[in-house]
Amino acid sequence: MSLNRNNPKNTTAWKSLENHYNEINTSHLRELFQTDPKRGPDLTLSYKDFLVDFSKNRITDKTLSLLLDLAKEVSLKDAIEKVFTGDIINETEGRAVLHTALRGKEGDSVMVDGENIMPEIFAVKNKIRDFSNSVISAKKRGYSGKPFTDIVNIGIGGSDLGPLMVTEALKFYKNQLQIHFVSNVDGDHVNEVIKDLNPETTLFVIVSKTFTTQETLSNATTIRKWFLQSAKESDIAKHFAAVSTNTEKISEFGIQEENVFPMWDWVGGRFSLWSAVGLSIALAIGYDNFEELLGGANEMDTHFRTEDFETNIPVILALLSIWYNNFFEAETEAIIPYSQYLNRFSAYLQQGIMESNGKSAGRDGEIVDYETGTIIWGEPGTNAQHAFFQLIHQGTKIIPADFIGFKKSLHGDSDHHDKLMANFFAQTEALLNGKNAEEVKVELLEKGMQEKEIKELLPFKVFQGNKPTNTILIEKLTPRTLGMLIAMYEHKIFVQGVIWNIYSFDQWGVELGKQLASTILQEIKTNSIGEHDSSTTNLLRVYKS
Ligand code: G6Q
Repeated sequence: MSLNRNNPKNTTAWKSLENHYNEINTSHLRELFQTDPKRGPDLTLSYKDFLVDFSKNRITDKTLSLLLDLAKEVSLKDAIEKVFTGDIINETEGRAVLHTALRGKEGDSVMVDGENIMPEIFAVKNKIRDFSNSVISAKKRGYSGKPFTDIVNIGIGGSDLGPLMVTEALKFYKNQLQIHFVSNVDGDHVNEVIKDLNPETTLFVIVSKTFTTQETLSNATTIRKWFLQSAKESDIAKHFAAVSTNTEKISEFGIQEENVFPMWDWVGGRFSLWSAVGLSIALAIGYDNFEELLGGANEMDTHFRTEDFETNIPVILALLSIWYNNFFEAETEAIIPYSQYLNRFSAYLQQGIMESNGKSAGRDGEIVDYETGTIIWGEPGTNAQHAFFQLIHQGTKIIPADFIGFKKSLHGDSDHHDKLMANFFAQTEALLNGKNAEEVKVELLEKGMQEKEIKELLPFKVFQGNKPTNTILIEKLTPRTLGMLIAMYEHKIFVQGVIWNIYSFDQWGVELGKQLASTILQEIKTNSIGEHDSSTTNLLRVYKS
């Protein structure tokens, strides 16, 4: 059974939220905190190692209750069950959406086309375990008998960003293998990566769900040629592994059956790091840590599936995001992790969130008459504070932000960690309170400034505050908590897609990109520029001149 197809604007809750927005859009977070001394702890959720304080949002009890009504009116509970039970909810591609099954427990049963897919998932997981263990322990070696020292993941989009982000985030847990990523069709990328590698000790993992992606196939072919400058054709079997649904194309490349890791069409690229797409993760941090990552995601899945909406972390975060996107007309959201390890996290979520919910056709086939997908951006704090925080604090736009921090550091330098976390707490406090004219005046008087000077400077020193943030405070960055964090955002994406009445799991916009360049490439190669607009024709002439 498919997801329902109702324009959310036709719900009673949406209409009430519109009226309610007019009631509260001028109230200040400062007042909300002053009138309710318990607001902080009252609007905090916790689950396992996670604490999510959403009190610094421009909401009241009434807002929350109306948002929860909206979730009920769009039959969210029912939609969530459809994910876990493998309904064809990716209707435009006729597929189930089962990344949650990839982190399921042994003994679970998830049916697709009348077949339980769990045994197959576990068979592939065992293959990942055996393969990664034998590479790490040097049981598997390169063609000259030396242990592998380097791994190169060749893939793009969903076949790159997940493993890249996770191996970066979990660097602390890494083994001796150096991991590299080649994604862009830009030849300078691949050549920069291979220039320092030794073919005798490098293992290449080609990751492509379709095995037809131009970038990945070009990079794999370039690398293959480079490899064959020092090795023999028969050595390919030892040095290349592949992850794909397209096993036929893989064998054409010369990769042996035992190095082929299947995936399935019910795993979307951007949700695929939990599948064999995560092979590079297992190689870089070891299989046990990969399992931990999956286990953490599974814990968040259980929370999402079973927790009441009032205390359900992904549901609440999604509803808050709808509140700002559709009622406050906020266009973007910032993700600010206070951990350098998470420096690729917002780039990863940019794909997850924007590719999933950047849609304008509703599930009913009608063009939506409300805003959908938020624009996602961000960088780690404190670096971000010295870069773009000016705009969040004093700019004209409303930018809801998620602050993600950890109670403990990994290397245990408490002096640094206290400084980092002091900034983390100070920023959300400052965004809430701002600094009003009176406070600025007192501050400047204390500094000995004259009244006239103060008057001139004052408007520039005022911070309006009232800027919404969520604080996500996690015990420690581990494979398990990272798994929970990623799954938390995956579920947030889904809830928003359900409410916006769009299909979150297709990506026709990306498919267009895959087709577009081929005609122009042909024209460039044959030096015969065809019919284009005058701008493109001129640019192509200049390129070829
Ligand atoms: C993800 C998208 C897209 C995809 C890449 C790579 O959800 O579908 O980013 O992952 O285009 O595709 P292949 O894995 O098929 O090479």
